Parts: sequence; C-alpha cells; structure tokens
Amino acid sequence: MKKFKITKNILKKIIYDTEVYDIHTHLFPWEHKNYFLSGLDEILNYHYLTAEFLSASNFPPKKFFDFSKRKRAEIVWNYLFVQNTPISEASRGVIKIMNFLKIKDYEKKTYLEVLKKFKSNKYKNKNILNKLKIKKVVMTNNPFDKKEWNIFNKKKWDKKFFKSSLRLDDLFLIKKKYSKKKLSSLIENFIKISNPVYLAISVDGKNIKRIFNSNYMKNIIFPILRKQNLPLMVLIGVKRGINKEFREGGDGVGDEDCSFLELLLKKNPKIRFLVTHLSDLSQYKLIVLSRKFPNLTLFGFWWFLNQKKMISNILDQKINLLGYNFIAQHSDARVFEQLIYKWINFKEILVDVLYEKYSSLQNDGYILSRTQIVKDISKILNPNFYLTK
Ligand code: FIX
Ligand code: ZN
Repeated sequence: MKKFKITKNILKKIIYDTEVYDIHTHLFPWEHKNYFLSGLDEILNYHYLTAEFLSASNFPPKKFFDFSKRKRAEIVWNYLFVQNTPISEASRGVIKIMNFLKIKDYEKKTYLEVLKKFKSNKYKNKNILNKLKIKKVVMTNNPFDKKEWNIFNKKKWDKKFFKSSLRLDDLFLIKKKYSKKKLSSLIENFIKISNPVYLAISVDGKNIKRIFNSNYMKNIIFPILRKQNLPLMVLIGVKRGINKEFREGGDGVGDEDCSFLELLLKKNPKIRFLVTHLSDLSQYKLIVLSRKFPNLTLFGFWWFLNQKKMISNILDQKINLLGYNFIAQHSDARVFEQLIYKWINFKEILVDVLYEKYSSLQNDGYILSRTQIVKDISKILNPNFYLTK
C-alpha cells in the first residue's frame, strides 16, 4: 500500500470537509424575524465596525445612533470602505463575505448601489451553511429578557440546528432578589423549556469572585449543573461599558484572574467549565491550568483576540500543551453572514498550524493515516464530546 503523505492541500480538504459545531453565537433562528439578523445593513452595524468607525472618525456617537440603521450602515460604509482601505480584521471580514457571495466591483460605489448588489446575491442561508459545513450553532438565550425569551413560546424552528444556551449575566445585574426555592424552580423551568447545551456567564477579574462566591451560584446554579450534568461556560476578562456612548461596542478588556478559576476548578471537579478569556496575557496560564484540571475545557478566541497572529500563536501553544483536548473555535456571530468570514479565517490559520505539526510528525518517521487526521480535526471543530446534547 502506498504510504500516506500529508500535504497542505490534503489537510485543507480535510479541514474544509469537517462538520462544524459552533458552540457560541448570538444568532437566532430565521423563523424569528425580529431576532434573526442578516444582510448588509446588519453587517455594517456590527459593533466591531461601529466602534472602529466612531473611534477613528470622532463622529459624535449620539448623533450616529440617532440615525436609522440604513443611514448608519451608509456612514460606516463610506468611512471604512470608501474613504479608507478596509484593512482591519472586522473590515476585511466584510470583504471576505462579499467574495464568498461572489459580489464584485463594489469599490467606490454608493452604499445603495452596493446594497442592491448584496441583496441580489444567489445564496440561500442553507447553501451558506452547507458550504461552510456548519451543522449546529448554539444561540445565547437570555431567560431574564422576557421579550426575547418569548421565542420559545412562539414559532418552532430546527432545534437540532439552533441549540440553546442559558445566559445568566442578568441574574447578577438585576435588582430583583429570589429565594432559593424560587430561583431553583425558575432555572429548572428555563432548562425544561429550552433544553440548553450549557449555562453561561461573562465576568471580569473583579466580579468573578463576587459572582462565584454568591449564594445563587454556590447553592442554586452549581447543584443544578451537577444534577443535570450541564457544563458552565465562563467568558472571562470583559469590562462592560468602558465607553457607554459606543453602546454594544463600548466594552473593553477587564482584569486578569486565573487564580480564582484555579480554586473553582479544584472545588468543583464534577462541573465542566468551558472557558474563554479576553486577555492575551492570561492565555498561557489558562492552557497550563487546563493540563491540570480535566474539568476545564478551553474554547475559541474571543472578540479582540480573534486575529491571525494571536490565534496561530495561542493555538500552537494549546496543541503543544494539551494535544487536542480543547474546542478550537466559536464564531460569536451576531449576523448570519458573519459565519462566513469567522469560520473561513479560522480554517486558514488552522491549516497552517496543523500542517507544521503533522509534517514534523511525519518527518520524524511516524506513520500517519488520513482517517486519523479526520478524527483529530473532528474532535476540535465538532466538539460533541464536551457537549453531549
Ligand atoms: O458576552 C459575549 O458573549 C460577547 O461575545 C458579546 O457581549 C460581545 O458583544 C461580542 O459579540 C463579542 O464578540
Ligand atoms: Zn458572545
């Protein structure tokens, strides 16, 4: 039998053919028109782009947000894509979406002309998902937002594709106080209604202690997680609202604290923690922590960290210290088409990082097989193992 030899093209094919389970997005099913975001107006209103525009242009934020969504999209387009070269990560993302959807000759066109081209693209949502091989995405569902939660009482959707996760941030922000009995039954009921794949919370180095030492967390949420065998996703290191005028784009990077996480992992061996951290400085420490605690699974490259050099460097460290015991990426997509650039960008990096690793194995005489590589890639892109639902 001819010996299998890895090449970049073979690896690329395997990676692009592997099914993806996107474990953290802010997408909603298309059946829910007010929540499902798609199209160029939404893409250009993404807070990554509006924050970039507002900080670079010094345009008054209040005036900007008083405009209609269409007008804001037009302003962002003119500034970031016509008057300037769309060179930032988020701007190049838009260009990647255009390329994928085969939209051409839009440079220097007016926004309405570009919008017309965008709207006439031939791709249906399902085509896009098939091309990207995305098989499941996890939504971020806030059970404390009654209007949004109402989607569970309304139209049905493909629940095998749009999975739920329960976001608990508001529980620690709202003034309302619950008794143990009331909150336990409330959360158990939320779980019954939405069948989430995990519960989630975002924290920074400062409030992590207050939240995790709280009665709600220790005596209500942790016991439910144990009983129902559900993981807890913890998104660490965001400092909310450092420039509130930028609205959703006003959050920044918060404090470090991996020592408290270490304690949590030690004290709660029966709970799986799915963790991502916004700070670049914490990455190495977290990877080492994950080597020590089987209940810690690192995932993705969150927000500002989601850029090529950071990803390839940290991904390389993850593989060096953890093998394939982590979840490679999540998209954090808010607008449907963002799945395109978030996943293609990541796959391009993954090909380079893994090619180096597999070639080195092969050069050292290890006999690799295609099946083995397919299994490896599936483990990190389609992490069913950590999310059993
Ligand atoms: O808390 C989160 O899940 C964050 O991802 C968001 O709050 C943030 O706005 C975002 O979309 C980052 O990518
Ligand atoms: Zn998110």
